[in-house]
Amino acid sequence: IIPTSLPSVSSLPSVLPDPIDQQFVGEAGSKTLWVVFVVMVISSAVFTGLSWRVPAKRLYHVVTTLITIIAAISYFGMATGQGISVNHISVRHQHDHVPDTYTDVQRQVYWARYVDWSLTTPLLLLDLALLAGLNGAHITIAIAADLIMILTGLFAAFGSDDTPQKWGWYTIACIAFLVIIWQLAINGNVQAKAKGDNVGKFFTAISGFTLVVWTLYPIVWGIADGSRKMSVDAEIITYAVLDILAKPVFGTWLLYTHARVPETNVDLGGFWSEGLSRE
Ligand code: RET
Repeated sequence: IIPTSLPSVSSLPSVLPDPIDQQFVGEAGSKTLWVVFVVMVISSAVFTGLSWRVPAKRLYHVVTTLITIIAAISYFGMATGQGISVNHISVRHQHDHVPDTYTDVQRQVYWARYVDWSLTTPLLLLDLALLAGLNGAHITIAIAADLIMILTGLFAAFGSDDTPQKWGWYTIACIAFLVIIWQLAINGNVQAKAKGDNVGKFFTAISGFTLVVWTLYPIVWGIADGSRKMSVDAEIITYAVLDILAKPVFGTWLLYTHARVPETNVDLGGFWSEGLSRE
């Protein structure tokens, strides 16, 4: 008997792979991206406003505002659907008596984050380094390690699952992260204490907060991007909370404490504030 019409895809027998399992953004994720965009824009405006009151002492303001501006730009891209790519992963299912089957898993990768992080994490480190009074060598090492961490993290996000590639890149990124922790926790604290008790205590608190928040990123990455055990929406929401802690909350804490504690001042001489009144 010759069939009069071709069977529809859904009625084909089970020799075909399982249905494609797509891991894409939904309603909640998409709303979250917009909310964070707005939070970053408002933070940038507030930080700019604060800097107008202290023209000669706005180094932290400029660095910190740049951080939230870059985040706003990156979130605008992601919210409107840019800076996103799709990973295709072939997942193998082993069976006892029949040939193995494969599922094509697709998952969105928000690579715009890595562009954001590669610019903003060095600036966050610069804020902390200026506060501690870290020397040029230590700042260079911390920022270089940071760039290696973010770039190898990006390679990990696009690495292949079946080879040592993905988790190899991840390991390299984690080693770079240890170098950053070393610079902040050891050298940073020693230098900050040399600037007096006020700066020493504040640096310990804000760098401790930073290290805790930053450490959550590789953990979330491992669960969401590495093992794909978290939906894309849950991933977006978790990173959103972390990004708000790491940028606007960190920035507000830094700028308000800077206004209260004069020892936090950074003196770069005429290079930074030539011709401006020292108010
Ligand atoms: C990755 C994956 C590879 C291993 C490590 C990572 C660390 C990322 C960090 C990101 C911090 C981002 C911040 C953003 C600001 O809003 C790249 C996730 C170690 C520490 C602070």
